[in-house]
Amino acid sequence: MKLLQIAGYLGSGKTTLIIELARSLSEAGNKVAILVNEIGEIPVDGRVMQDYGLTVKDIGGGCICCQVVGSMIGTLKKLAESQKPDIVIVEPTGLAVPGSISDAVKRINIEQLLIIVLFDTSRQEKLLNYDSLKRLISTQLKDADIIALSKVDLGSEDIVEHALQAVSRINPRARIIKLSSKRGDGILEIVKTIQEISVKA
Ligand SMILES: Nc1nc2c(ncn2[C@@H]2O[C@H](COP(=O)(O)OP(=O)(O)OP(=O)(O)O)[C@@H](O)[C@H]2O)c(=O)[nH]1
Ligand SMILES: [Mg+2]
Repeated sequence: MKLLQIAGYLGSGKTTLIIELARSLSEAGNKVAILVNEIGEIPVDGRVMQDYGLTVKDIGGGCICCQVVGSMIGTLKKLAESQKPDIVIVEPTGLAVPGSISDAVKRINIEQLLIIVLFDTSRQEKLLNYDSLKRLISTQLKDADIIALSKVDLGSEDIVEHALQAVSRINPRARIIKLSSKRGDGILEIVKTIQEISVKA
């Protein structure tokens, strides 16, 4: 079981992206599980099974979706033993720092494929400038292997370019992908990257 972390601030588009990725990855033959902290406003329907105390929902296409009941780490261990997915996509809360989740995952010997951090281009001024947010946002971005500039359908090219410059100054190492889960931009590029890395891993 390999782990893919999709992080980013509250409302940045994590769950929407995860559902698209899970669909593509399972169509490509992977058994995919999704682990979200809160199912939130995105409807996840299907059969609910109680399995070792997990709420596991079959969301079609071979995907399962678990709501974190206790600790995320405990839930990951149970998933690895019971469902044995090829890939587990984890959505931490929007306030989490991806590096701290990576550290915890390493301690239980689960291999992490990569960390994708979403940055909401439509709210960039607030995210980059509000005193209460900018430290968290830059810490999240610094931990990313891929930064997905999300919701590019909502803004002009200039706005997207401005976000690109800002995030690449914060993390020059990350690959930056322009994403619109609504329109479908960037999804294929992310899926390809995941597949390349999981073959190598
Ligand atoms: N225009 C636009 N809206 C989007 C896009 N992706 C997500 N949204 C919307 O943004 C809102 C938040 O999306 P979610 O996928 O729930 O975001 P999240 O990061 O999982 O949110 P939390 O789990 O609450 O932190 C929803 O209303 C989505 O429909 C996008 O590519 N374009
Ligand atoms: Mg969510």
